[in-house]
Amino acid sequence: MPVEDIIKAVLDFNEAQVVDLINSELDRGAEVTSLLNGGLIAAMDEVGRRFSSGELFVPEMLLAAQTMKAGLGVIKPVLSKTGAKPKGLVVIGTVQGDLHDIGKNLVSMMLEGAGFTVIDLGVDVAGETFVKSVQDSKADLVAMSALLTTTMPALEANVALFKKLGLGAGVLVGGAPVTRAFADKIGADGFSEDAVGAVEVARRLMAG
Ligand code: B1M
Repeated sequence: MPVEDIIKAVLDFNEAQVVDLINSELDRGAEVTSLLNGGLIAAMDEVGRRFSSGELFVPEMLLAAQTMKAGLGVIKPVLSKTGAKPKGLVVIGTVQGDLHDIGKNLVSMMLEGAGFTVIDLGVDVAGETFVKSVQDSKADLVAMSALLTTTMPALEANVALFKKLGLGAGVLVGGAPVTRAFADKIGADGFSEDAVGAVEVARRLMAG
């Protein structure tokens, strides 16, 4: 099974093989989302499971992340292909203290693919940096990712900061430990479990 080969190649940290497998599957007409969800994302879930059980450590997590990024490099142009006029401007980033960027990058790609213009501030982004970027760019939405339970409070602090300053942009939050209940509790305007859903939420927020 091709997706299982992709999972194995990510777990072997074999970037060249991941790139070759994805390219040949795309050439054969495979659905890009099935390669992404069933291959690359499934592989990272397995990496997380092995990390939790002590079978692998941070250096291996980094190697797996680099391998996944090589695969995403092939997928990005396919996901981002769009002729549509801009649907809105989104400032996106991973919150302060958090260095995980793969999910955030996926959300960014899917938004671009859906016709949004995206300003990506990267990882470890302070609340004030989000504020300045939204103010300078007059962004419609601000999208924040948090992957650690220890960085979830930064989402809450940022939402409170945006409200205090009357920022005006719609706020979308997500990341593995973030739940709808948490998003509601901190007063975010939108939440999604995954990158595909994030696009739907962004569209809804743009529609008012
Ligand atoms: Co880290 N890490 N990590 N890590 N890491 C996790 C998150 C962890 C769950 C692993 C585990 O224990 N099983 C765990 C967190 C536990 C917790 O807090 N509950 C963990 C830990 C503990 C750590 C360190 C503390 C380890 C240490 O140093 N002892 C450390 C923290 C560093 C820091 O950030 N300050 C750390 C470091 C790292 C690396 C740097 C080595 C590397 C990241 C490299 C990189 O991103 N460039 C890494 C990795 C790779 C992982 C795992 C294995 C994979 C994350 C990933 O990329 N997943 C991860 C385990 C796991 O998630 N299964 C783990 C694939 C990605 C597509 O999924 O990011 O969840 P995800 O994105 C999803 C959704 O969440 C959603 O859409 C995406 C898919 O559709 N989504 C959004 C994401 N953002 C969204 C925003 C939205 C909407 C949806 O709207 C704005």
